[in-house]
Amino acid sequence: MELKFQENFLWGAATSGPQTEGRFKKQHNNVFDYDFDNYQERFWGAIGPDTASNFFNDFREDIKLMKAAGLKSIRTSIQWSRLIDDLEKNTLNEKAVDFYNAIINEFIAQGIRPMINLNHFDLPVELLHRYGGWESRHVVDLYAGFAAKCFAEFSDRVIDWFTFNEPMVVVECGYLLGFHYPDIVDGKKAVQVAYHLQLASALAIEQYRKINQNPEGRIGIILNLTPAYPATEKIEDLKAAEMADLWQNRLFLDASVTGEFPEELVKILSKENVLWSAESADIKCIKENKIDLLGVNYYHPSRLQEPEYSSDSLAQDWRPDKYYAPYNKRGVRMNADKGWEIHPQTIYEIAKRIQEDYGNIPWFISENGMGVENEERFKNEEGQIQDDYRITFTIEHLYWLHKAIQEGSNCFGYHVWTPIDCWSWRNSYKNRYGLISLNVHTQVKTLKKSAYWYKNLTDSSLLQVPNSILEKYDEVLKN
Ligand code: BGP
Repeated sequence: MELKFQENFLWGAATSGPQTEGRFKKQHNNVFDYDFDNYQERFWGAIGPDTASNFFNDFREDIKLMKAAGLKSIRTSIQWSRLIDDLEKNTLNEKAVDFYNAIINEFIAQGIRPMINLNHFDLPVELLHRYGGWESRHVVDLYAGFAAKCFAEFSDRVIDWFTFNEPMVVVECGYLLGFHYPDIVDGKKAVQVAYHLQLASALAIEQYRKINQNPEGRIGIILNLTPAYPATEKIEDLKAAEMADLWQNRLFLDASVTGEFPEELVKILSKENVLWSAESADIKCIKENKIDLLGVNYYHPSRLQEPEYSSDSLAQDWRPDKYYAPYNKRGVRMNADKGWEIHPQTIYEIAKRIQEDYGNIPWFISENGMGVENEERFKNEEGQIQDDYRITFTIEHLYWLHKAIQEGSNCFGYHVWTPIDCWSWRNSYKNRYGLISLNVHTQVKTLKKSAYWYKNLTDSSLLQVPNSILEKYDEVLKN
């Protein structure tokens, strides 16, 4: 079967500054640079962000490859730790301005629309050590100042802007789970950080409305949405899923789209004495500075059941997951390398929810992809990676997205994660997601089979869905 996507559908891919550029000529260390300099052993293969995929030096060749892989748009990010010289006075580094101008211009010259994000977890580490990072109100203000500089320098050409990528990852990985530096485990601090990230997003939007130079310009946020499925219909499991949804999805989603935090969540946080501290003008600022468009990173749903312990037993040590326990459902499809469930039809549910509960705001899939370890094993004799699993994965997700669009979802695009295999936080190069493979030793970059497939798709906007996939989903639709 052949499915047609709308003519102007925005096909592309997503990446970020810290994961591609390398640390060449950078003014400041971000939290990951610092983490790597001090704790190399935390990083897969002890490989840090020093070179990444060398985009700082290779960007012209890389953009050619991206064009060959069919990209019509790209999302990447500007690094605060590169663009700004004096973090307090907010002075520009002219070499960094030249670099970001050069890449934006090159993307446009090659017919690839640049969509620019302002924070992809990469806080300058000095602001963490000096002020406590996102726990600090001052850092929120400094961020809004940095955002203003970006709009002033680049919004004449950049149409689509994003304030943050996955703010919940900053909260959970940095302040609850010990996955990212500063590795703090403190529920109350996590709540304050979440609040400050939302406020920072609103303040950046406020700056944007004053400074933007592009009549078509728009600004949004990128959220990782993980729809929460309860283990059973038991009230305890339903409640667990509801709390996970409030915390993981609705906190930033409601505040960004409607301008208000979910009332139920605010009630729970107040009752637990962990509600954020705020200033009186904040509510108005968040209410008045809503997003124009939403990016959704979708990789997997979350499966929840009631926690084993009673919610009062941990009253001294508040954590959101005292209300819910994630579990691995038996018999589901897994990406074993990454440990994530593969559940394409959840994309349809996300689309429906945005349509029904969030005013059908314009949105796109800003990340979706499949990370595979040791991908070299799939090389053929000509040295090309035969990543049919990635092609199938993408077809299945697009099948469900197309169905939602047919039913009126206001989805305008789809971005794979990621164009060229990139460095990825503490996982470094463990999971390869690219349409283009990277040899980390030689920096040679080669199109995978999926890149040729993607180019055919993005040139025609026609998705060929094999019968094997159709038959499988006919069954799902019947039930
Ligand atoms: C998303 C991030 C990306 C990227 C991706 C894959 O959450 O926005 O930056 O890291 O996940 O993650 P990983 O490489 O750790 O498998």
